[in-house]
Amino acid sequence: MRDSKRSSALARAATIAFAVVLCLAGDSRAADSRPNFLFILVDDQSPFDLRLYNPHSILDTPNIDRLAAEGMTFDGAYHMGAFIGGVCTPSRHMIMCGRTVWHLPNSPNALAEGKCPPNLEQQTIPAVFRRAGYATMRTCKTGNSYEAANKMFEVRRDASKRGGDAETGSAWHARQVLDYLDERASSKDDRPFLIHFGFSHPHDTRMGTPELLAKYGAVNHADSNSLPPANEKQPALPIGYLPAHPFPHGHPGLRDETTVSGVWERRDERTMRNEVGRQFACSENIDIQIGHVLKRLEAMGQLENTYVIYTSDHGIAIGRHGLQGKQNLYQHTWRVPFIVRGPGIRPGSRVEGNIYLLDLLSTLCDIADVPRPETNEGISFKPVLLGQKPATRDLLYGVYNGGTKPGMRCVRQGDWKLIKYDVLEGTVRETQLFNLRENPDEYLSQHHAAEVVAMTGRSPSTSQRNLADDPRYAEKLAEMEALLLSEMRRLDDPWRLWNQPKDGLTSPPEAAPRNPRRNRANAAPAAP
Ligand SMILES: [Ca+2]
Repeated sequence: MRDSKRSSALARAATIAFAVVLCLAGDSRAADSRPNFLFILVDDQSPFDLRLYNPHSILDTPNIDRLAAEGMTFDGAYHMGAFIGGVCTPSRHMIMCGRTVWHLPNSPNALAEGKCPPNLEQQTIPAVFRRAGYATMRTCKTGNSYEAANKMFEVRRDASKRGGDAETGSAWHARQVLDYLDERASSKDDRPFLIHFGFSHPHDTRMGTPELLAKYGAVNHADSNSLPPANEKQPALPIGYLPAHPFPHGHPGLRDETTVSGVWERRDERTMRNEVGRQFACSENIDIQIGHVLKRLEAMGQLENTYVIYTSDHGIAIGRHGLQGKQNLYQHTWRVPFIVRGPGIRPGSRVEGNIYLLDLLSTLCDIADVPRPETNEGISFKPVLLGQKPATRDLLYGVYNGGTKPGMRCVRQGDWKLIKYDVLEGTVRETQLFNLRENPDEYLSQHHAAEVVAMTGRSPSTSQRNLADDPRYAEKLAEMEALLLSEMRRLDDPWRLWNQPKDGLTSPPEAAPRNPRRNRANAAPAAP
């Protein structure tokens, strides 16, 4: 009897367990209707290259324009910054893990001081979505990224492809995605997917395809002893162009500013217009490749249930403000293009948004109803995507201090932006205050010089300049300085600038050596 009772209890338990399994399986089948994600990440692109953000641009990107026409464009998307010359690396860490710039596994002292938990790769986009039952696939460049997170993708087809033909350039990355979609179809894999569709371009060296180089009047110039030929098809000098930055940016010997083939230290019109032409040739090729993937998704009937996100790891100067690289905090470089097309997003909508790239993890989780990892510090902008509010953030902070310390910092609130430079052992201490509504291109007094106006054909208005020394804005300046300090404290910035309290901080070990001359001589080229 007792045995019979026990076996009947066991049978009941087995039935319940079976029911639970069925129920879970049912849940899993139901979960297959969750949306897909196609995350497109390009390497080094200023939003102002795109006509979407700059009507004067001659860059043709019909597929990116289509995403915008059918989706939402963000005017206020930013990366939080970098503490090394290879800005890509911290930016891609932030994208993957949703943590702020001083709380990353590779931030100075962060792991040692407990500002970043160990094994964080288990809480990154690929790991979180794989656990949640998503098929995860990645193609992208290798290096200057978050290797531990990259390994979390179920399928990974990475290679750096910066050449000018189908095998060595952007077409290769598209082919990995197209092949993967075909393999999914033939194996009847009906899990929702999250595809990280990364490109190695338009990052230098900007080897365009012959047809696209010809379209933009550019050549793959490699002879440092000559100038590239002038060509009227080339893009005009970029808005904000200067022949030189007005003061040292604080990172002597920085690779991106001195040794990029085709540019080197030159900022003359022929060199810069050719280089922008090369950038556009690479960017249009990316657009063509995106078109192939969108078309395939459409043919497979998958596009309507897919969120397509287009962005870059950071912007880049290429002649703007007399700079060439991505190691600055002007809008052309601190900001990124950001476009999302997907279910529930009003076609052709445009918002300020005020988002960081590090908000992506939180947003994807929110959309897919996947729990956010506790390590996440980002804010979901799903309410912005669904038109429920125009912005998620009011205050934005940025840093570049991959060169001499403490480096550059910026803060933005509303129309106002403050940039500070404390570099080269205190020999460069500069403050810039901009009203971005009146001066969106951050014109300086140097942009008013007759020879610059003659070159660019752009004559800034009297008020379009750095307002930091204008007594009418002294109160605003003090307010922005206070905001910067409070953000530096809130975000655990390990440095302070010359006019800030030291807060008892000990500089991390990679602080610049005391002898600036020695520092200049020994400055290692930054990684790309
Ligand atoms: Ca990059």
